[in-house]
Amino acid sequence: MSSHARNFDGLSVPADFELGVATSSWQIEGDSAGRGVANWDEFAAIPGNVADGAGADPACDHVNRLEEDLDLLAWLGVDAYRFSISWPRVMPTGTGAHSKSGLDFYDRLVDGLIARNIKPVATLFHWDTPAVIEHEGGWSNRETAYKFAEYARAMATHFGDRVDQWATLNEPWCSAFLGYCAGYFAPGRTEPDVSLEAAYNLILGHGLAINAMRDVGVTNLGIVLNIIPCLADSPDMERQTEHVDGMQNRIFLDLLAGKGVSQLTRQSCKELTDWSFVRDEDNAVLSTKTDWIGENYYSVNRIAAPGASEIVSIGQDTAMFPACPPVSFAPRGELTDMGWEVVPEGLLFALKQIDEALPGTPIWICENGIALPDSAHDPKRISYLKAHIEQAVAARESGIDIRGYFAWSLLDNLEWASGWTKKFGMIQVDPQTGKRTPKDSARWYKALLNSR
Ligand code: GCO
Repeated sequence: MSSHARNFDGLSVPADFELGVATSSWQIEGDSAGRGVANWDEFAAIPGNVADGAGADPACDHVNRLEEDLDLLAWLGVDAYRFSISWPRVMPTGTGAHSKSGLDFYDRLVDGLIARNIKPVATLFHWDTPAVIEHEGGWSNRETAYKFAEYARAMATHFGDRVDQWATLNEPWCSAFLGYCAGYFAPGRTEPDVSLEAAYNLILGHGLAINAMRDVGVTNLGIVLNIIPCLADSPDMERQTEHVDGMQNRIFLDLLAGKGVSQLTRQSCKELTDWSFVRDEDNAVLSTKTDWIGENYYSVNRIAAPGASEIVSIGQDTAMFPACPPVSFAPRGELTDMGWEVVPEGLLFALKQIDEALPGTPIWICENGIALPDSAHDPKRISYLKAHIEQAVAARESGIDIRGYFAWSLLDNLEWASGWTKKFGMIQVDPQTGKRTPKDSARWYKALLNSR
């Protein structure tokens, strides 16, 4: 191991292993008046959709507090910052004219990062679809894939000289199945058949976007998935677990690997769709080779017999998996505020599953973090981050090509349908005043970052 490794608190992190933090546009930016309407604005406006009724404003008021937040990133000493570009902020109706003020905002963000020696990592789509496009069917409409690629081309053209690394989509599973199957996320549709088509169109859009960006000379392009290890809680749950794994993980990995939609998936969803939206000639686009792949890891899915577990865990129920057989989800042991089981070793399983599906592709862990009750004293967050970074380093030592790790998240923020009720930040944010207060975990991460 290099002599320049970071050694801190029992962790030894190789010098060339990047450490950063991540955020997303709708969750932090606020200033909805300064951009086009997003699907999430409309979804959040419907009572009952967001737990505490919170909407896009003010979120963390990041647009108005940009300099302060850039200074916080510099204070932490991160190598890289992963943010997302709000499609409706730069293209208010999703196509055609750009918003000058929208581009200006991200210019200031990107230039401010570079001035502070922080590597900009941009995600093009972290779930905030322009409302105009959502009204035309959003990801259920194949045309959206082509519009997304044009947006990607425009962003690559504008920012390609300064953004180091690009992700097309963040967690297409959430967009497709939370959005169009369970309806827990925008656009709130509950049409399992349509959600399968949305999943396909998302990966098509991703492939078209990669090609469009390469066209204008931009490199270091990837996609961020949330591969979740699916574990049968008892031997009689193997078949059900295979189905959940198929919908959670393999449908995306197979498309990206050029395997199309597997016979197993076609079979297990045959009551919902005849898959006629799958076109052979799409295969090359769907499986366009990426330069890297991202993994957002939080927990595992433990699949148990129906009724075996009463624990309510956000993000774990049968409504989210098209054609799901009756099962229950059985998180065990230490649970986070989301009801997610803390399983650091699960990260290694997830990384192996990715490495097997897409061999040799460099991997970044693009999100990892824990929701805890609101407090600036968060020892559980420190132990969570530490245990997962340890696993990431161990995975790398085992031969998987892991290049870096982003903690989720810089700030407490709008946790989607949970609003302000779930706190993932290393920096506490008062939702009333916007005041930022670093938590103990932020100081711990800073010390790790500075230990080189
Ligand atoms: C994600 C999410 C984040 C969430 C985090 C916690 O990509 O899953 O992008 O936006 O806030 O995962 O649920």
